[in-house]
Amino acid sequence: MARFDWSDPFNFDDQLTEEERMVRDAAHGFAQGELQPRVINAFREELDAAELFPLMGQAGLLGATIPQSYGGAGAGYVSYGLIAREIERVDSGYRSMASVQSSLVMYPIFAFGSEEQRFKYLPGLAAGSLIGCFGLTEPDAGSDPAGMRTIAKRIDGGYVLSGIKTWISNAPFADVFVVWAKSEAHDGAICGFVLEKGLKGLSAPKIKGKLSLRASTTGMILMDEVEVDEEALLPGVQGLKGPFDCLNRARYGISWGALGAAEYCMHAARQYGLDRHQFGKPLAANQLYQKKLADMQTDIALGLQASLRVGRLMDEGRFAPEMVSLVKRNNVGKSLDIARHARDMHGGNGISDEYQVMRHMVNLETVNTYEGAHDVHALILGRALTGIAAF
Ligand code: TGC
Ligand code: FAD
Repeated sequence: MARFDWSDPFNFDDQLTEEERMVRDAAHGFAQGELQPRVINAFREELDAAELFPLMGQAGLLGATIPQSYGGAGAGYVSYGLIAREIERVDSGYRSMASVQSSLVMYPIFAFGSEEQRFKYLPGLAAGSLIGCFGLTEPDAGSDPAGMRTIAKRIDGGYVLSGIKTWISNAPFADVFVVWAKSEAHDGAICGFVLEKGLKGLSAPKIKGKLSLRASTTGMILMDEVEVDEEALLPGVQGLKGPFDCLNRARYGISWGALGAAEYCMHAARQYGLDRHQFGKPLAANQLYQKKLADMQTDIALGLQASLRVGRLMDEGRFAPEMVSLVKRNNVGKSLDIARHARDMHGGNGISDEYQVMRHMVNLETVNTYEGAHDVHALILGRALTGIAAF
């Protein structure tokens, strides 16, 4: 009979290849060595962390799935998920920075860009010498991006973009802006444009005062008649399937990342319960405490198996977007519950940033909302179940 490992109930590690384990170990080393020492203060002071991009680039954590000929690592989607899990074990905001760069900036340039655009941007983005952001959401178009107002007007030799994007990760210090706009030259279809910092009429003010994801910088993108050349258009896609195709990848990564945060919380609650005594015994000696730990362990173990399955299907080119909705919604919702319980199980200490569980909890509130809110993913699954779109 096999020995049961409480921290790896289904021998998850056995299902990874040697290469995937190496990627995971490297990401773990980087996250614990470079990110963990900074995060408490970064979150407390709401610090910008642009300097982390070159470090992440050097560690090979940006654009893991992009071919090596463009500066990426040429790895598979399971490796990408393992990287997200290790970074988010430290903080969802740091994972956000990396997943926007990899899935929402590098991926569309790779998948929909011209060869010139790929060679111009991808090596710098992989190295972290360039920072990217992804502008889809607008003040009046969040869950319903089809309602966007940003427009691209045709002019001789290029386009003029006008509009406002909001809640955009990395925007205030971004060099490269992948922006989605309704293009008059394409019968109003949504098209992607790559804008560069410094263009006349382009600005990206920071959104201050977030109570969640404070270690990640978020801003707006203001476009006041920004003129770009023909070459700024991503030529390979038209319509919402462009941004959604990027979101499939980012949402999938989030399904792993959130479980990293949940694992941190479960480990912390277990250790706290073993160390702290009340009523003459460890907190962990109480049935209620053990039940909460067992629920956490169960949800994490099942969630990891589900994300691994979707990752393998993605690597084989056999995934459907609904599978991603299922794991994003489930794993983030469960991780948020786990973080809330872990906060409670730490008692008063649980509200101190030194114990870190409450930071994970408030971060996961954002993760539950962005990249398709929890209920929106239920509606995507509901449409697949019934054939009726209930948005
Ligand atoms: P709908 O009619 O369903 O689809 C329009 C077109 O898009 C295609 N499509 C997809 N293609 C690829 N992958 C998917 N997942 C796709 N979903 C839809 C679809 O086939 C259709 O194509 P075509 O050729 O027929 O035109 O669109 P809808 O307007 O009814 O959409 C409804 C809904 C709810 C599914 C969608 O709008 C949605 O997912 N809303 C959520 C918005 C969202 O996720 N925003 C994320 C913003 S980015 C972000 O949050 C980054 S945070 C990053 C970080 O910091 O980590
Ligand atoms: P709404 O769409 O107004 O939704 C509000 C509530 O209503 C939610 O609970 C939702 O589930 C519910 N709801 C909406 N429609 C329905 C319906 N039909 N039926 C039932 N319930 C419904 N966007 C980007 O483009 N790029 C980024 O880099 C980015 N980064 C972000 C970083 C942070 C920190 C945050 C907070 C957000 C970020 N976003 C980004 C935006 C994010 O994707 C949106 O916040 C998200 O899509 C939800 O949109 P909304 O905030 O407008 O909420």
